[in-house]
Amino acid sequence: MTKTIKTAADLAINGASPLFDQPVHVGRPNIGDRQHFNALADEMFDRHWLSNDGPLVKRFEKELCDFLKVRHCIAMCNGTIALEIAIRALDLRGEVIVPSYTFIATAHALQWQEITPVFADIDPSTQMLDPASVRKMITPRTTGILGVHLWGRPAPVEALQALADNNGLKLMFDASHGFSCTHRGVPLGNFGQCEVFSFHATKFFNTFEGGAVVTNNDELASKMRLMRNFGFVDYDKVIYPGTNGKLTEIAAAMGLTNLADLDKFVDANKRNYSQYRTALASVEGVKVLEFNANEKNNYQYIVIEVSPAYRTSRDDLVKILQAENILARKYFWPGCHNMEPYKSYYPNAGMLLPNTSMVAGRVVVLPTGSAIGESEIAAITNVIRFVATMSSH
Ligand code: T4K
Repeated sequence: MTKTIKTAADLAINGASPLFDQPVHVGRPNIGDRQHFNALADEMFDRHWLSNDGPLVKRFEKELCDFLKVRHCIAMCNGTIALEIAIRALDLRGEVIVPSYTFIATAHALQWQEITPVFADIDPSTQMLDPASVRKMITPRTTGILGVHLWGRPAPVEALQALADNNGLKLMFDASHGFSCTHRGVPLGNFGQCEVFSFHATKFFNTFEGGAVVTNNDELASKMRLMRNFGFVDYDKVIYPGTNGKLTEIAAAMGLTNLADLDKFVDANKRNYSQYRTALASVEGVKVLEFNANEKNNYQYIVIEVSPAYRTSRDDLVKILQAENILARKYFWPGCHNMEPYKSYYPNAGMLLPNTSMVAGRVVVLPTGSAIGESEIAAITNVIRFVATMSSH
């Protein structure tokens, strides 16, 4: 960092040099102890066992079951395949209700299997599926609800479970953001019929690429294990249609390494969250989304909502930040219903999604994680504060 922003002419968007020489990204991976990782990698090379349900994957699954207090964990090559396998194992078909305000993979995992994602609106105060909107979307073709624990905050699990029970629907969750978070003291992973995690590099807890389905249902777990490995039960025996959803041994080594360092990641994220909250508390028109202090949180996403009171638009703020090499993101703008193929299939879906449109138009996700610290956050929040002052003149 080489400059201080005192006037609009100091902003990179107006031709000055950027605040950061190197980009400060949202999504910088949390990386655990390298010696731990290297030792596991050496073990793996010595063993000459690189994939196909190897010993590191088995150890990883066991540690995840203990950590999440679930009966079964089926590790997968990424969160999207894990969603697809869970959806298929639950025998979902016809229509499944999902939020539009989520990463596109939630909707695609259904559409990929010719199941119609039906988009329900969110509650603007929580950004989660609104059960009242979900209820309105139920038709005779609906077979399930796919809730999302967005930003690691729990979806309204009890209300969604009641809706599912009262309408004979299956309920599952996309818990991609929710690793190491609780709802009423229970780890996410224990709700609905199964829950899916993403362990992508950008997630709080990563295995480079990876994911898992966790469930307390024995039958569902065995079905998903078969599906993950082409349906094989023995060397020459296939009893089910399946795909290749396997996690590699090197990815499991990364998982075991990062699992041992989770507390460090949470500490860094929590420190960043407090600093952001304090620094932005007095900025009119900017609200930092809060985590429930009574629950366990991973604090992985610093989400701000930029309302009209900020005067500079959300999009202009993002342009200003990006010009300074602060790679903030407009997740999950413009909502799945505004992306293809959904935009063409359901051109009027937005009429039923006013809260989704409003929230998607206001959110900015800011850089955090163990790769950034106090001075970077001070600089980022100074820009956001400066732009607020500048625009009110
Ligand atoms: N459901 C939900 C709710 C999800 O959020 C996701 C994934 C899924 C399902 C599917 O799970 P996976 O199949 O991915 O396991 C990124 C991630 O690729 C994606 O995993 C994630 N959600 C989504 C929220 O973010 P993009 O398109 O934003 O990726 P990209 O390449 O722009 O990277 C994001 C930022 O991270 C950049 O600023 C660069 C930085 N980065 C990225 C990588 C990979 C690094 O600094 N280092 C890295 O190694 O989707």
